[in-house]
Amino acid sequence: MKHLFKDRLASLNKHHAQLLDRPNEPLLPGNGIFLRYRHPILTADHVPLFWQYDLDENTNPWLMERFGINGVFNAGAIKWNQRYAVMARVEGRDRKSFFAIADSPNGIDNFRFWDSPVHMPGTGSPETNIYDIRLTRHEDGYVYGLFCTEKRDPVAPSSDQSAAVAQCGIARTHDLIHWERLADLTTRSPQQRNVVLHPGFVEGKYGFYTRPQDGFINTGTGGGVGFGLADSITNAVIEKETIIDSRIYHTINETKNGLGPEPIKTRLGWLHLAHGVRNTAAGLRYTLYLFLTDLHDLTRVLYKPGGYLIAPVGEERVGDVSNVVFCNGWIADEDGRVFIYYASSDTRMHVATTTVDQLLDYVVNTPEDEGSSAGSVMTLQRIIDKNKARL
Ligand code: M1P
Repeated sequence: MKHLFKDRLASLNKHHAQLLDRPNEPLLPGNGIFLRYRHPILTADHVPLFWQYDLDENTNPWLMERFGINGVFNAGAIKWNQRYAVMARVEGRDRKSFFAIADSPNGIDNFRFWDSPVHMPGTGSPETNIYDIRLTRHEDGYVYGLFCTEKRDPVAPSSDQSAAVAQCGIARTHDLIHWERLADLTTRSPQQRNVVLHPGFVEGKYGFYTRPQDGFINTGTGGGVGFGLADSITNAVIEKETIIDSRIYHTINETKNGLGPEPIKTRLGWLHLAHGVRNTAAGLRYTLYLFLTDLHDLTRVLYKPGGYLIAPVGEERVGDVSNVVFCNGWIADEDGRVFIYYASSDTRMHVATTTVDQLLDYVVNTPEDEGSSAGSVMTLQRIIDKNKARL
């Protein structure tokens, strides 16, 4: 007992420093589209020790955790002061999520959390949980964060303590520290999640990618990635949502889908990363897919490869909600590199790297889903025949 506190503190500090300093390395040769990395970039163990522990020996002689962290996942992302910043969903053991920013000099390792989590103001109307922020550097000069704000369904009977209502919260900032909370988004849908702000004005209005849904988990008659316009951002109201990417039977997004981060503007169109959800005997499976929309008509999909871009593999498949990859943050660098920050199984954060040119090649040249086994075989045979003609 004599040296317990000091010994534990020395050991905790050593392990924490080793984790934070650990170099990351790409897993070669990759698939030509993107590179995965050996280690997650952020886990529950990355949060500062001075968040988790009372470091006063008098009040915490056993050096016990006082604020346990359950997971660090689903992060928005932005290049900030020449560093790669992610705004993660940090979930405590009490199941409440909050936002916290970590940044890195190179985007792939050495991520450090800023000293304090984000103090997101409320709207005056009660909310229980906030999560999954999407960051958009908007043409109007602000950085916006759109996130899910959730509360218990006010009309649910007391016997049902899991029914919830999800809506889109909106906040803006100039420094990522001080946030101005605006009114929640209003749409005709009973619930919304996965809402993303388009970075530029559209016909002089604010453009929103939405995901209308009837229920908290099931989209019901809703679903699909929608798009709508609002006159104002301080009191954003969308009267009409146009579904631009629907759910389709026997595909990776037959159950539901939702947009990921703000789209990247390219010479060929707007690149979108989204998640698609299908049902299985083992529960829902979340994968990530890409599509490209027209530069001028944002509701027109130009290319959509068949299948997924990223699916969970190895340890990514296991976690609090297993068999999930989810992405709400990526950074397109000035030199064309793209850092895809994705979470696995609602537990930890990873990075995958690629370039705008690779993603455009992928989105334009990967065969579309032909909608049937016979169609897939025809597609495959065309590739085989072309290759055999060259042998
Ligand atoms: O658990 C998987 C994901 O489920 C929800 O996403 P969606 O609304 O598309 O089903 C969200 O709760 C998300 O945070 C979570 O990762």
